[in-house]
Amino acid sequence: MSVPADQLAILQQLLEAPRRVAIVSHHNPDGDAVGSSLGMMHLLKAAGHNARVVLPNTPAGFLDWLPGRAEVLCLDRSPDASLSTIRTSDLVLCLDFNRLDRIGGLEEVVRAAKTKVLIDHHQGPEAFAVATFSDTGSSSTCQMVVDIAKALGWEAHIGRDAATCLYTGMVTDSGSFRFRSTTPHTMRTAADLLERGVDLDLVHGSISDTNSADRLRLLGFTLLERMTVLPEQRTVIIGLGQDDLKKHGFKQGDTEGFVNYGLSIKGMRLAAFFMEHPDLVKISLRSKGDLPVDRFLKEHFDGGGHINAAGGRSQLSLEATVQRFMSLLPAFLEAHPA
Ligand SMILES: [Mn+2]
Repeated sequence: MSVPADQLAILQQLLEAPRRVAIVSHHNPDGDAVGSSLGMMHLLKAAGHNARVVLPNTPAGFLDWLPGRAEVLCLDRSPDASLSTIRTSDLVLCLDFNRLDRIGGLEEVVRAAKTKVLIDHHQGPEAFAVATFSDTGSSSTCQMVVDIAKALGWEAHIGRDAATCLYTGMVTDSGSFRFRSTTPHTMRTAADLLERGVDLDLVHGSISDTNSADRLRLLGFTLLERMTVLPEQRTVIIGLGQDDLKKHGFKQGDTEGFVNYGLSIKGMRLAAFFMEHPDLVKISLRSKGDLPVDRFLKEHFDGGGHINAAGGRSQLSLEATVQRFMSLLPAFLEAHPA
């Protein structure tokens, strides 16, 4: 991406002298959220600043090995330290989310912070920051952080730890460099990070080989008993209820990636995953080609995201939510022929 010069000038001025920087990211932080936050922390420290990552809740365990992870403050574990770190910071860097209602219990304190900078690749960024870096064409926020670091003249600050965190977020957010957001620039950026000493075995082993036996059994059950294939509509639907989850010792994160199995069936262009929570049903959609699942979910299920990957929610029962989805499906598919 070309980093906008006017926004860069603002950020440069903010970081002119050593600052106390709080770095925040979204609720249920994923690889890109944690990777970009920790990558930025390493960069800021190398540039002489005091930087701390504060997250709305504890990230999934498959990210625990990231360099600097032990220093992260999580609101659910350390509420006082989390809030006071943000309150006493000179600058709050907001990474990998587009609206302040995405950061859970941190919303109020971040909203009240005077100086905020946003770096994100989701559509429709809320105007809350003194400088906004928004690149919806970027495969990840990590990729943007590398671009911005280089524009700031911080090339030499991108050491092995920063590179490892940023590379990890690039891998997870791009589906290991296969989503359509992956560009030659993505690959060049990743190659540059690799040259800084990233241990590929460690990264890929840590993020891929992390199944528990319970999770694998839940996956087997899901594919066998809860997956419906609609060949004519080239759509796959998976629905999991609370009972299913309880029976398989469900832990947070266990269903991560389940939706992608639907799209891996030859010929499918849409995969839908419905998961019953105690108070709502969450919906994940994945698509291929020009089928804009973000717009569909925005219109019908209070959601959003990217063209090929988006999430939404419903207050109806699991069955009623799936039925409503099925009734909306034909018009959606007809409006976007393959
Ligand atoms: Mn991201």
